[in-house]
Amino acid sequence: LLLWALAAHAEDVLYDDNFEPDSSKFKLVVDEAKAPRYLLYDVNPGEGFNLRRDVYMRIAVLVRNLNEDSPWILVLPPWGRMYHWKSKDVGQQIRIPWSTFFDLESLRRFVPVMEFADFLKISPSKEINEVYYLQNYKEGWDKWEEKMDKRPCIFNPYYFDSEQDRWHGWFFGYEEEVWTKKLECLSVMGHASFLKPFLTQNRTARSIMLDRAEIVLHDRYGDSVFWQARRSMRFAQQLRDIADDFRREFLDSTDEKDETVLDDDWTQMKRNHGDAKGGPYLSVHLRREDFVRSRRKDIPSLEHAAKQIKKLMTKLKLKRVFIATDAPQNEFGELKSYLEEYQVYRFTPTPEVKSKYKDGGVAIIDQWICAHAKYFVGSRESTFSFRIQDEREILGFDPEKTFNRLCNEEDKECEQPAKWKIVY
Ligand code: GFB
Repeated sequence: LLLWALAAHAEDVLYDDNFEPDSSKFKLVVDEAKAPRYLLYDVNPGEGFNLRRDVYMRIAVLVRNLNEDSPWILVLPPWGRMYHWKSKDVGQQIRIPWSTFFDLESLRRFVPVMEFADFLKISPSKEINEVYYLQNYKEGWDKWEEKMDKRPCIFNPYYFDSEQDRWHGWFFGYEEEVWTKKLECLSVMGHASFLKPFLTQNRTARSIMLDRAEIVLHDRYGDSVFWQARRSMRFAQQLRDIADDFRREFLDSTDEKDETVLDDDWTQMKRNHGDAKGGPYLSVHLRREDFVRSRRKDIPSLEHAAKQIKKLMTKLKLKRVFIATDAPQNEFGELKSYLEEYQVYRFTPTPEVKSKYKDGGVAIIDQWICAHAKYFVGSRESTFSFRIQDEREILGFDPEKTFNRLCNEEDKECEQPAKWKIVY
């Protein structure tokens, strides 16, 4: 891994304007490592932020696997064009680098990664050598088996410029500049690392992009490698700081008191269930917006949500409740009106924070505050709630205080979420 880390670092060196090709650092890398190859990916535009984080993990595990044989660098797809990111007052929400939301040093402890903008700096022609658009099998399937075949495209969002003999497409908002000569559709049924032989046998392309990468599955959902990839996805320090300030100011919550202090290096951090105590508040992820329409059977009315919150507040003997929600302010106001006897909080960003970190940053701040509460209750099958649950596993909370959800009033059984516990 050290060698590949060096290879990744070589790329950092290459972007540096002050870089001198004959420096000893560069020689070391050229001597010891083969020139790295680049794997890029994108996800179905309809998918939200937290499913995209899950797809990152599948691809990161694949790239880690590729690196067992030769150096590959995962090029991080800039964030943007997200259906849920609707704020108008923050400028365009596209081409957002990963460093706005995540700690790249931490990601690099699992796999070599680089920002797309940096990849463009070292590819002056702005070409991605080959793009494979993943798709399912048109005819469907009777039995699940790992297979892949080049097939005619069922759907193709790219367009061909015959004058220049180039394919163009969205390319993370860089559609004017970036292009490829080779675009093929690939029907796939399989785990991410099933693509490894296909990628390694192809020796001509330095850069390969897999579009619709959500088509491939996790190699092994929930095993220790899965959790290493997850643990490496630490939020950017600046966002954690904003959330921590909010905890301290309004929720009487600090890492020291809550026993949630992080080790600097996640590879050295191991917690037992129950180590984390959490701040003296209940945290709730109340998913609204599209879920109110598309998941009517799962999402409670605001009044019924308040009823469940009250019950928990009494049981836990708490006074403060933090609500993370995508609800409009009038819905939040209504919820609050049912909870008058409690201190009800919602994080509202300053205009500076909003314009700097945008809807994605605010979502992360909400998640980080939820992750530190004494007790968490989420919304059914929301990946936003799932990511809070994983965060709490990493911090070392008792699973009973994490894997909980709100239920619709008609749902008498109110089955609670599966407990996906951390594995080291
Ligand atoms: O993250 P996400 O994929 O979770 O999408 P789901 C929900 C988005 O809505 C977040 C916003 O990324 C945020 O932008 N959002 C939701 C919130 N809850 C909150 C919150 O508590 N605070 C803040 N600040 N923002 C998926 C959809 O939603 O469900 C997919 O993304 C698909 O498109 C799937 O529909 C079924 O898993 O909840």
